[in-house]
Amino acid sequence: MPLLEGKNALIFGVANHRSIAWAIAQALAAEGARLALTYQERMEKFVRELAEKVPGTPLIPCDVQSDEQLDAAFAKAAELFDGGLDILIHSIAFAPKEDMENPFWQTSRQGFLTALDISAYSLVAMARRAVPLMQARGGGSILTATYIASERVMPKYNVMAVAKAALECSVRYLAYELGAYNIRVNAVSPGPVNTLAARGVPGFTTMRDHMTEVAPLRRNIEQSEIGDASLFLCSPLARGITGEVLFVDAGYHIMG
Ligand code: 0WD
Repeated sequence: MPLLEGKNALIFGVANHRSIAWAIAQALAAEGARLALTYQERMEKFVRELAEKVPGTPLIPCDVQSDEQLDAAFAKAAELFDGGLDILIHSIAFAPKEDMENPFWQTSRQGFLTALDISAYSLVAMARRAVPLMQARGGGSILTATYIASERVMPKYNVMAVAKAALECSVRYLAYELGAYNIRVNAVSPGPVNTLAARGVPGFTTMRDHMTEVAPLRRNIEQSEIGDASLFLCSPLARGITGEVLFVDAGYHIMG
């Protein structure tokens, strides 16, 4: 029997075919999960084309900065999934361009708040809406995507690194509290992959070149490898794992 037969998964963060969320969606669907994809309005065309590749996948618009849109998105998911959600994927991040380009010490108040709101608070905002739907199923799995810059200085990652630190800490607090409801909360921490969001990180190509020299596997990773690790964390195979950050980075994180 497929690993996720009969499971319902709500996925935030598909922007185009390169998105990490899309790789995760495909991995979950291949193991039998029923999907619903949310999208940011400006990405509708691309996401609609992708959704057609997994027949029967509904689309739900949602900007995570809006509580009203989050309420509506989870209400729609509840309706589509008969009140029960098993898997929630959070694969979203944003920081204003100028705050990524300027030195970190020049980060604006608004840039800081926007980055933390979209990239970290949104996980909490989703969790509080997902809990009742997961309780209806006797538990569930929440997964987000982080980056090693949360714990080590990766030049130019700036305010996004601070947001990732907040995100990972949120994973631990959510894991602690939601464990009482049999809801697991984890993160994957991928190495650099070429996506829309990555293009906003100055020096991104240099980071990928660096991986081929330094990472134990002497190569970069592919989106499908993140999809497979995410599938594991969301599946019953990882039923004893919560509060974890799993690196999917060709081993880069062990290097000094
Ligand atoms: O190398 C990489 N690409 C890595 C990405 C390495 C390690 C971690 N990650 C993380 C990112 O930080 C992010 O949390 O993975 C997650 C997914 O990023 P991605 O797949 O690399 O990027 P992308 O395909 O652009 O998807 C992120 C999407 C947005 O795309 P853009 O780039 O257009 O802003 O997040 C969505 C949006 O579609 N998003 C929002 N969705 C709803 N409401 C919002 C918002 N306010 N803001 C951004």
